[in-house]
Amino acid sequence: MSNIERAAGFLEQRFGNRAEVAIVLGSGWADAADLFGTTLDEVAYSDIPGFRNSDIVGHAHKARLIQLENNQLLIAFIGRTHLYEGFGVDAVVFGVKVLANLGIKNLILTNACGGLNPVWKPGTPVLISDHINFTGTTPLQGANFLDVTEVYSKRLRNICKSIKPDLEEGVYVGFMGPAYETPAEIEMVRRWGATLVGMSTVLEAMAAREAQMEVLGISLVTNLAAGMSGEPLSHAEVIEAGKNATKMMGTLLAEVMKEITNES
Ligand code: 8IG
Repeated sequence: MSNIERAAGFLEQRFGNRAEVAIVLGSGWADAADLFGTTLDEVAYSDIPGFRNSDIVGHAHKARLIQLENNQLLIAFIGRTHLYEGFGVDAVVFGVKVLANLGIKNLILTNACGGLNPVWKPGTPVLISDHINFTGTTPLQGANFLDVTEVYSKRLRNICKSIKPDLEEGVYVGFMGPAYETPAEIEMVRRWGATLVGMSTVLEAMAAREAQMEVLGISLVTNLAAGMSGEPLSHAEVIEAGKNATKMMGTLLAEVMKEITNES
């Protein structure tokens, strides 16, 4: 049995296999999860066989079973592994593969990121319409010529826009990090057509598509990309924007997940 099967078996015993939707919440997003519905069960990643133990003190890395207001079930993964942590691409996509193994059909990937569109003030949610994988790696192995013409489901994006019509879309470029970009790098990706810049999501989205899940990507723009504001990038600014947007994002995502599970 693989580590993925072991982890999925463990979670199936704890959570059952009735959830049709799952969400991955980046660091700083734990509070939004409290607004999704009723927590039925919760388990630390460190108690799930095969999951990489979180070594970041104060980061609540845990899987939660939540009952939405329409009684449908959601699995929320609170906290993710980033490529820059150095555990490799398998660790980055492990959780997504476990969710696929559990039979999850719809996956929501959230992140905080930098924005290249000056009208997106910190705290603006943006749908990911497409991505540029600039991490230099891939979760796919061998001659697996995966079709990636629609990584981020048009159907799920339309559900979001039916709930919040002023939502805009952006193209997310995934860097390996952990440094933010130089202004020259931002100018480069601007010319490539990117409007969102971050250090996560793209590899997870590819692994999810390989497993035939439908993917929704939502970024919270927490800072203008490097060189755009005239100020250095500050982690404090990122945290502050995230805190202020918790209620808006939690409410929006709760509505979106209810709609997704009503349709499927
Ligand atoms: I929050 O400006 C956040 N994450 N690469 N660049 C990259 N990642 C980010 C940024 C950013 N802001």
